[in-house]
Amino acid sequence: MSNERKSGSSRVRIAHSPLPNIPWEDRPAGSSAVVWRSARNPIIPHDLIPTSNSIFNSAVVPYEGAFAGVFRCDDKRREMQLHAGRSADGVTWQIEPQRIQWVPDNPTAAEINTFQYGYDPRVCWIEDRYYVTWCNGYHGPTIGVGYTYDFTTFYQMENAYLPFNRNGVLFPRLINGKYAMLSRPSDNGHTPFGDIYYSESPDMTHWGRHRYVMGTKGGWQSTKIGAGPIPIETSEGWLLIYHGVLTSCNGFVYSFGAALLDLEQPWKVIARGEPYLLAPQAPYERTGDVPNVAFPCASLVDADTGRMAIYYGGADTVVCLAFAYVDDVVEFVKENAFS
Ligand code: BMA
Repeated sequence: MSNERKSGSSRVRIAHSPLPNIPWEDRPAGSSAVVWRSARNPIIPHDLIPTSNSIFNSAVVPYEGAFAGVFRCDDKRREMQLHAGRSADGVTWQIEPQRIQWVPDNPTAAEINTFQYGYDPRVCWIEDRYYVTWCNGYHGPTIGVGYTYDFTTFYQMENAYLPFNRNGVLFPRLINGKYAMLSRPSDNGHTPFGDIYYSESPDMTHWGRHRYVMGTKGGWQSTKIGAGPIPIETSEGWLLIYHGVLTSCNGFVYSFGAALLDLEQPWKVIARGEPYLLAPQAPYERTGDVPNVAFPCASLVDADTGRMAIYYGGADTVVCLAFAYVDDVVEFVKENAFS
């Protein structure tokens, strides 16, 4: 593979907007990796704001010609909090020192508005606003849902599911006229299992028609899996980056890989890559508060060039960035798919 996208490879169509200012670094000379790390990693240190113990597993989107996001900042009490942030270039970030104060979207939502904890956010533009999903403490972890127009005021809606659930990831458009979300039912602890399910909703409040998408497989994804960034719509299907966990004699190891899901029936898996795309091998992925974790929560895509920037948490301590071409990831999934 050359430094640039392979010439002559069939060009996957990407149903997203151009993003000419996407953060980008060319594939290092001599590397044939499908996904490669930023030389500037970690792009966000654990102590970017005065109160933070660690900043990781965070979500970013294009916003008004620049970038904005929701960040997991565990504080020095070791409470898990969500903070808003902004960036001119997607690499250097300013994060609000105060956590997001969720405003109830309606009087009923006020009943669940007592914030216990929030972590692992995802942000997804749908129709007219940025929806935020996160792992929300409500008698155990479940999927919180909210939205913002400006990354200043954030509104909270009803939780999507009963506890226990993690990794709620919205699709960026309605599917068959319904909002659509992937999630990972779990337990109240460091869950030793986990498969990805699909649910739909007419109103972003009532979620049903749950469908099994895919479960654990061998090796790096043998203990549990969970959806990562918002799926990318391509002519080959929804490109889903997801994390997979294996249990070693030293505990869980979090890597990430990719799969293609059917565009109109996303619970149908078209292809699923058997090898990982990135496993914790860099020092900032191997060493930190939780060693051996690479946990992706967001990606940016430039539909013109097919460039992709993947944001992931390193060792539950820092935010990292990696790069790929959508074309190459799609080809990787197809060529290395489970039969
Ligand atoms: C999961 C979540 C993630 C974390 C991972 C590894 O259960 O808590 O936020 O990155 O464990 O500790």
